[in-house]
Amino acid sequence: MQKISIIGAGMTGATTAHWLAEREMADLVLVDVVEGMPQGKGLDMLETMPIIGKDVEIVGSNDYAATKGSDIVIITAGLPRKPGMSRDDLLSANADIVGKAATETLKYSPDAIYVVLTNPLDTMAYLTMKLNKLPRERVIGQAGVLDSARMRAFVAKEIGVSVENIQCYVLGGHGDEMVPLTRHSNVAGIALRDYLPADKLDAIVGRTRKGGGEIVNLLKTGSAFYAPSAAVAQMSEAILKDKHLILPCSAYMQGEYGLNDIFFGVPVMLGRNGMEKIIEYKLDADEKALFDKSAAAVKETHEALKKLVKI
Ligand code: TXD
Repeated sequence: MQKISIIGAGMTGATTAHWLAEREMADLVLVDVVEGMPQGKGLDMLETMPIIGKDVEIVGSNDYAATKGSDIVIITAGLPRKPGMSRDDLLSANADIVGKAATETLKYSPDAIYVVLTNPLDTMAYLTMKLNKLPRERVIGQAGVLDSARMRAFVAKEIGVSVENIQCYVLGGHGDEMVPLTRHSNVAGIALRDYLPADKLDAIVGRTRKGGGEIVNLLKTGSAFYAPSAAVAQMSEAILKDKHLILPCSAYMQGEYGLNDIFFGVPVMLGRNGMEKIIEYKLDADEKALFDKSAAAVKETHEALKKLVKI
């Protein structure tokens, strides 16, 4: 059995373990700083396996040694947003937590592929790669699958078509400047911008951009976790099964889309080596302008990180 370690056994981390166990994807380790909590959640989940008929080992621990030999390390440790906060407000607190999670896990799993979720997402993925001097193939940020799923859900609801018929591509940084592409997004092959009237489409694009905040405002004490954790489970499956599945993910740019030295949401091919390829769309001038604006916002957070941490 392959092995996945999840650092941060909070809402997103524990729910990720739930989805992964349900798919019998890998043996699972939950690590958290809170004493007893990952052990308790791990044991509860282990005791669930006979009911759902899955042979998965699940352990919780406060010790990184438990992660030894992981194929994938998922980082969800850190603070979530509260109402009124932007993802960038979490930078300094979460940089410490993610930095430690990344360096400690690498000691025990020198070949692991990292999937990062902690916010501000693109910058935490950047930190994980730079701090550990990892090749870019081995660090992927989760944002695009979630943002695209939100848009797909809103479109499906608006037009009354199965979610399966709706493909959406929300690219760019995982912040307010994210880029929902309305020309590439489609309903059974028909471009969204040709399918929906402009006002309806604008409303969906706006709601998608603020989709995370909408849930933060409703929950009041935390942020979304069902869709984010399902997204990371899909990415992990694509990696472990070597599917060569193309999904929108945050990846390190080396010239693609004219961008350099930045983690940014783009279509990525995922397989056993991690980020195997970046797919480059031909963008028109409007789309390029949105990309550049989003990239400038991410770059700013990367620069703020470099003032906090030597990387
Ligand atoms: O799409 C995305 N990228 C995201 C990102 C979607 C959902 C959540 N996203 C971000 O993940 C969110 O903004 C936060 O930065 C993290 C975790 O969110 P979650 O909602 O799971 O927060 P919780 O429930 O508070 O869980 C965080 C856990 C909690 O149990 C802490 O005790 C633990 O992180 N924690 C640590 N674990 C290990 N090591 C350290 N140092 C540590 N510090 C806190």
